Amino acid sequence: MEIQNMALKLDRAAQNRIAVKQFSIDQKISLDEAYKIQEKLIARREERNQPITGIKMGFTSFAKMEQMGVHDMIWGRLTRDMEILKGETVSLNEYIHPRAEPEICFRVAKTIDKEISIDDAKSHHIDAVCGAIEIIDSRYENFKFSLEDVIADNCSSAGYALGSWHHIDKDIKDLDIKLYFDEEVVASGSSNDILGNPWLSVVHASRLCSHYGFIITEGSILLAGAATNAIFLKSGTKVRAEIQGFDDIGFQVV
Ligand code: OOG
Ligand code: MG
Repeated sequence: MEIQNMALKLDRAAQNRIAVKQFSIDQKISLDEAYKIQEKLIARREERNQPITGIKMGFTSFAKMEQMGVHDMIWGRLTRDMEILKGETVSLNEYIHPRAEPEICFRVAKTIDKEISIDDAKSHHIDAVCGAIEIIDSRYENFKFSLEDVIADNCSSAGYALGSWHHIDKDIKDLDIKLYFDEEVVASGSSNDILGNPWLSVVHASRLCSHYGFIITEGSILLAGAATNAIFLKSGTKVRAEIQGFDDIGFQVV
């Protein structure tokens, strides 16, 4: 199948909420081709007036790599329609088989167009940090994919809810992270599970994006990747993430 057709197929799968068979079963795709499919897939959203609002890193924790059976970091594009505003409900009807995961999010104050260090990030490029919940929803049947498949599918990106922003002086090492469904803890971890230090996620985002010729523009957000497993959403539950030192983030699932 041609790159353009694979992008079209994934776009339709998301719009119709009908999963498709993973591509890599029938066809070998390279990493470069996978990112090309992702680019074309997101261009279709941009044509529908859904601009890119930032990027997300994936598989930056061992828990996530192990859960999904993959071996490397990935990055994807976030678009405006993915944002879940405070007080908004999340309807299962809008997804295929959505899962939630707690995250840490950075705000880009100065465009990132090359690989940067943690010091560069702190002194120039990132000005704020917040807690977040990401909703992922693979467009592949049974949430099964290879690394190339998931990159093509924009890293399962489907939604994100952000807490309030804090200045980057806030220490984000070793924070307890818990995901609740109603009063039950369904996943837990530490911010250090993200690459040993969540700031490293910014460094790797800058490395990968500059390699693939993508500029992370000022005003973008950057999701660092989940520290815990992702959990399937259930109708009627209140989802809430507790990230030590941040205000809680949550939404009602209907
Ligand atoms: C891919 C997305 C991975 C993360 O935080 O590691 C991701 C998936 O698990 O379907 O968002
Ligand atoms: Mg994630």
